[in-house]
Amino acid sequence: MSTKKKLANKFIVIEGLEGAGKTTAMQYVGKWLASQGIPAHKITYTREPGGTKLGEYMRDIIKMDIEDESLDDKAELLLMYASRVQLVETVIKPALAQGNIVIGDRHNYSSLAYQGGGRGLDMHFIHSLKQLSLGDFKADFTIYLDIEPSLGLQRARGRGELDRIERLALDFFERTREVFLSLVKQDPNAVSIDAAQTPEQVEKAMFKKLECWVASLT
Ligand code: T5A
Repeated sequence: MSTKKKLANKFIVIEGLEGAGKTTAMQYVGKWLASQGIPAHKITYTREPGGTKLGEYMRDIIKMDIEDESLDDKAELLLMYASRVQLVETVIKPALAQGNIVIGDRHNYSSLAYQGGGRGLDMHFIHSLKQLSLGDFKADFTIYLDIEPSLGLQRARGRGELDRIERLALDFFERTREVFLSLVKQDPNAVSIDAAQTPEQVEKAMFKKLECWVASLT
């Protein structure tokens, strides 16, 4: 089967902590797909939370600081899923149905890592919520960009003011990272890349991982 055919209808997700370089890496995947002959109009880029008009409102709420009221951890989780379901049902599934390749900036692993690991919410509850809201829908390939939280936050700080989640203590991100690493370890369709490398090295490593993955597809 041709590479183009193998890649049709595939959902590729980039995961990682703040400042890991996910937004930058999305462009690398796009560049690699172009090198495989995939035209730009067959690639759909998404981000979570957000990616739809309604989802972007939810993203604003998630990132917002409200005086004298903090967002409950479970409410935060439900907002992540509300945004995700809206995105999957109205953008991702229709794009995949048209044979597009979807590249996602974050997906389900972020909820398990941040809300499960970082916030300490019950993992079974999160798995059940995922199953109830999205069934078996999942990424075909996940690229996790691994970075020391302190370095990631330093990069994020260089980009501007930190938001509500980014201002959390370092141990929150240590717990989040641990869950990301264990999820990747258990998933044969996920790989980890050292995101502390230079952008050129990250790009090269991503191209290699994408080539290995596509070679494994039948
Ligand atoms: N969240 C999200 C949850 O808690 N649960 C969930 O289920 C979901 C979906 C989303 C927030 O919501 C949380 C996680 C987040 O806190 P976001 O904006 O999507 O927020 O995510 P952030 O991680 O905050 O996005 P960032 O923009 O901070 O990180 P990126 O996209 O990983 O990094 P990027 O590419 O913007 O790069 C950051 C800076 O580093 C530089 C870039 O030029 C940029 O200045 N950089 C590098 N510098 C040196 N070497 C490299 N290799 C570099 N790569 C990038």
